Parts: sequence; C-alpha cells; structure tokens
Amino acid sequence: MSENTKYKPLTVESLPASLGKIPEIASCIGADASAWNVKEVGDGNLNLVFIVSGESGSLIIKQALPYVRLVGDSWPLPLYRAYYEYHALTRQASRAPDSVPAIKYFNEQQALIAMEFLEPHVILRRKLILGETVAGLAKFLGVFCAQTAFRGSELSMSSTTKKADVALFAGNVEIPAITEALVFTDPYYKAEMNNHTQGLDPVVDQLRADVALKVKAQRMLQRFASNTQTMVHGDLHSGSIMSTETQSRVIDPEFVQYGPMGFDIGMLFANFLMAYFSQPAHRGDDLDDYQNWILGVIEEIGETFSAEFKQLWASERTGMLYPVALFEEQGHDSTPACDAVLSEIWQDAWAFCGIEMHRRCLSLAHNADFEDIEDTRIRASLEARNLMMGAELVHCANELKSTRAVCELARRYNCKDFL
Ligand code: SR1
Ligand code: MG
Repeated sequence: MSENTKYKPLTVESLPASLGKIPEIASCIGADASAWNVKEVGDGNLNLVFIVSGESGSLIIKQALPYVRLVGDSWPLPLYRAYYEYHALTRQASRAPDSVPAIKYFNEQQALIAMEFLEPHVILRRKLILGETVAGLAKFLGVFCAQTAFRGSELSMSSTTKKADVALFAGNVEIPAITEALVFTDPYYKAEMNNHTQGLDPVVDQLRADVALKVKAQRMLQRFASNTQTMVHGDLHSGSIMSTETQSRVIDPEFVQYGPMGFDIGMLFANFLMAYFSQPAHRGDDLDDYQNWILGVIEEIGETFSAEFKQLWASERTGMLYPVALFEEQGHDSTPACDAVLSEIWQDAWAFCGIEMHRRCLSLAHNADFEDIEDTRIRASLEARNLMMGAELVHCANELKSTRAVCELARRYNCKDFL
C-alpha cells in the first residue's frame, strides 16, 4: 500500500495483503503476512481496531471510518481525525513520557495508525465494573493530566510554538463538535438522539427545567470552545485508559483540541464518580471496600495533579506566562499566582465533571457502568444519584474546596433516593 492509495477500510481478510509489505509493520509482526492472525476488536463508538499477531509479535491497527460507527453511515465523520490523533499521541508521548502506546507507523491517506499492542492491559471501565483495583492508577493519571496540561500551555511553551500548535489542531473541527453538542447541549433538552432510562423522567424533567443549570453548562461550553489554554485529550474517560493490575496507559486522543486545563481532569473524575454510583448493581459484600477504593483514587488523582502542577511551576516555567524574570528574579514569590491558576482549573474541572455526569445518562453514547445494569428500576435509581450530584457540581463548582470535599458529597448522594 503506497502513501497515495485511495482510502479503503480494512477487513480481517484484506489486512495482511494491504499492510504486509510495510516494513515498519512487518518488522513488528512477522515477514510472512499470510501467517498473521487478525481480530477486529473495536468496541468504541467510532473506529475499526484490529489486533494483528504473527511470529515476531503483535500490533494494534486503528483505522478511522468515514462515519460514526455507533450510528452508521447516516452520520458522516471526517477521516482526518486519525491525523489529529497521531499528532496528539506524539505530543502526549513527549509531554508525559510512558503514558501512551508507541506509534509504529502512520498513513494519513488511509486514516490508519499502527501502534504498540498493550498486553495484558484491558479497558479500565471493564475493570471498574468487575471490581478490580489497579495499583498506581491515581498517581499515573494525576501526573498525566498535570504534565499534559502544564507542558501544553504557555506556562511551558513559547508563544510562537503554542500558536503554531493551536493552529494545527484547529483543523479538528467535526470531532470536537460532537462534544460541543452531545456533552454540553443535548442533555439539557429533548434532543433528537437522546435517550434515558425508563423511570428516570422526574429527575430528567427537573434538570431540564433548571434554567440556571443550562446557563452554566453553556458557559462551560463557551470556555471549552474558546479557551485554548492547553492541548487536551478531549475524551478522557475510563474507556480511554488501559490498565493491568499495576500499569496504565492513556489511549484514543482523537477528540484532541486546545482547550481549558480543567477539561480532561473533570471528565476523568466524572467517569470515576459514575463508576462509584453504579457499584451497588455490580458488587455484593465487597461494595463498601470497592466504593471507598474508587473515592480514594479520585482523591489521590486530585492531590497528585496539584502537587505535580506545583512542581512543574517551580521547575519548568519557561514559557510566556508568569515568567521567572517577573517574579523570582524580582524577589517576588509566585506561589499565590500558581494557587490562583490551580484554583481556576479546579473550578472548571468540577463544572465539566458535572456536565459529563449528565451527558452519559441523558444524551447519546451512554457508558457501560450504568448500561450493563439490566434492571432498569435499579439503574434509574443509581443514575438519579449521579445526575443530581452532577447538578450540584455544576452549580457549586466555585465553592468546592478540595477533591476530598467532592468525595464527601458523593458519599452523601450515594445514600439518597430521588425516585
Ligand atoms: C458519536 S461519538 C459518541 C462519543 O463517543 C466518543 O468516545 C466520545 O465520548 C463521544 O462523545
Ligand atoms: Mg474514544
């Protein structure tokens, strides 16, 4: 396959012949492509994902489809998202070392990325549903979010480099547009593609009647769309993290854009909180222990993020913002400035968190944490807790003092009955 071959989606059958002669791929899998074993394992909403194995090893082949896989070809989606995913992965690899799979080959025309096969990693969301713990998870995620937030901003980058990068990723239009609609707007009215669990109507009606909530969600949309503080992953949920018992990696940054520093960490917290609220349907005797473990992870991610951010502030402030020449070299302490930046990040993060908690129950693309609960009466009652806490986070984002305070709030909502 040459760089200019017309785009064609791969199949299990066509893949070996199409990719077998590409040296970067064949050297990882094995020279005899006819002996490759190919499995299509894509269970996300958008792409084809193949695990390809041979005598020399295995690779992941990810190829974008020209439409939303979840919906079908009635919803076209540009192939160029693979280009942005490739560039996001290279930046994440240098800004947060050892956090993402290594790229072996990229073909823009085919919207195809060949990358390291992570094994025995599984999607974190599955582990959370099964009640499995992951050692080092909170440290890994807190450091990843802080390093990518800090090093992708003018706290670290020169204004010239940052502007060039913002310009590059500004071409990723339709993919963030999915987030703009599905996450920030659709949950708050009866949008066409929405669905929610039977029995949840009283809570849904209450949220949709809350005009102040809608206004705050739109305000956060404005920040998301117009604030280019740093390069965000853009879709950092537990389905975008793969873990073993002791190691984790972040995958799937095709929703990349320059956006607010609090976005990724807010989305991440939302997905841990949804895992927390869904647990009564998945666990037995170990329910309390496992829910406490999840809240412990949330708390530690928050602490790690702030500590890492402060450390980077002290050691890597080489960009345009808050320069050392203006503070330390004048004998002026910049700690209050760092605290103010962090405080704004946290305020954004809690509001984004609440909004993500809403969209996964009210809009398109729900999450398995709740969807796997077959008894809709139980599912609705757990989703109601999640939705109501989400509303409090959006309303009170500016008053929340710490991740610990948010965990206490979650404990309170976990005991409530809204239906
Ligand atoms: C139509 S795409 C729906 C969702 O899948 C992706 O993983 C993103 O979360 C998006 O919002
Ligand atoms: Mg994804």
